[in-house]
Amino acid sequence: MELVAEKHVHYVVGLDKHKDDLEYWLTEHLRINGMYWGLVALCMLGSESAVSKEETVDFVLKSYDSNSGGFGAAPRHDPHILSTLSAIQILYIYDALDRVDTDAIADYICSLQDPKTGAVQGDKYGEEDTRFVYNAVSTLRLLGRLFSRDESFRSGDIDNGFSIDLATKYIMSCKNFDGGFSSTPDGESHGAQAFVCIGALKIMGRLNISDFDLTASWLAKRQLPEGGLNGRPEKLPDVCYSWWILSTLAMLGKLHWINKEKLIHFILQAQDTENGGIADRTGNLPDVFHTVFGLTGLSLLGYPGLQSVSPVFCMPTSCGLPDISEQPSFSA
Ligand code: GRG
Ligand code: ZN
Repeated sequence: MELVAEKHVHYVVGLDKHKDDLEYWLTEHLRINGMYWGLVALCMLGSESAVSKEETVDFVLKSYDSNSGGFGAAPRHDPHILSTLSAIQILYIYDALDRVDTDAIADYICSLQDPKTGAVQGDKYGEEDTRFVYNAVSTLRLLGRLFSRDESFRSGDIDNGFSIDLATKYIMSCKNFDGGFSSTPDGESHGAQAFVCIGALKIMGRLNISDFDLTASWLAKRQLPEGGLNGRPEKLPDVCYSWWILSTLAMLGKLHWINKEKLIHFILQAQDTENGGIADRTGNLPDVFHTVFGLTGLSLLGYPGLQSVSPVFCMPTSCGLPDISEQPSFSA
């Protein structure tokens, strides 16, 4: 089976044309995330021009909340760190960061870090999760604000800035005995949490803090005999882990611990070959989340014809991403 690339372009472009469907409005709280997923999917296929840059940027700008400095998932939605990262990723891909107040956005992100624990909350209501640490450091790095103020905060103090020391400590407190990572300290290891934790450490220049071979081995064990990857032991394989697990293995330099041919086969089997889109596994209905992570997974696997993706930022490398190889490396 081959990649039905043109059908996938058609599928993603069509997502915005279902405004009469109840589902469209039921997913409004994910709108900016969905736009980012759709845009990255199109970038992988070399078809980003299939959607209007101006319309997308306008929608993102309308979702900005100038009171807080954060973005909501759609206009008039409360700001949240999840939608703020997606908004910045879209603007970065479109080279449109000059249209927003990047200092106010960076200050909003910094305000969400707990000055005692280094954890990051998703919004003003206070839920904490390793996802939000990743979101914070990725957003700050894309804005060029992760390191600029950090020099004076090495001791872990926060003075309206972001403490890399504390964030690193918090992430390491979510590493488990099996090598996996959880969303909060003492939680269960989960493949997607490994992405956010290793990704955050990589962006902060802190991957040398520990040996992550056990993590890589836990991740490689997620491949099941049929080729697909699951997110934790005993669970079903799911196409989205072709992103969460593979990207993390790529960051750890262990992509070769996966059987590539079998995984490619698993992802291709999950395509809707008639209408486009990729599902979580064969036989299920496609959605944009599994479409983007199927395509970015295939890209990491070197599938012919796809554009290259950064395993750290989940954005096309062609958009000129920050060079994280040049970051200072600390031994905190
Ligand atoms: C830049 C790609 C990118 C992301 C931004 C928000 C974020 C950072 C990452 C989210 C990481 C995360 C925790 C994703 C959830 C993935 C997922 C499929 C969860 C489902 O968990 P279960 O328990 O599924 O429902 P399983 O597969 O365990 O049955
Ligand atoms: Zn999934």
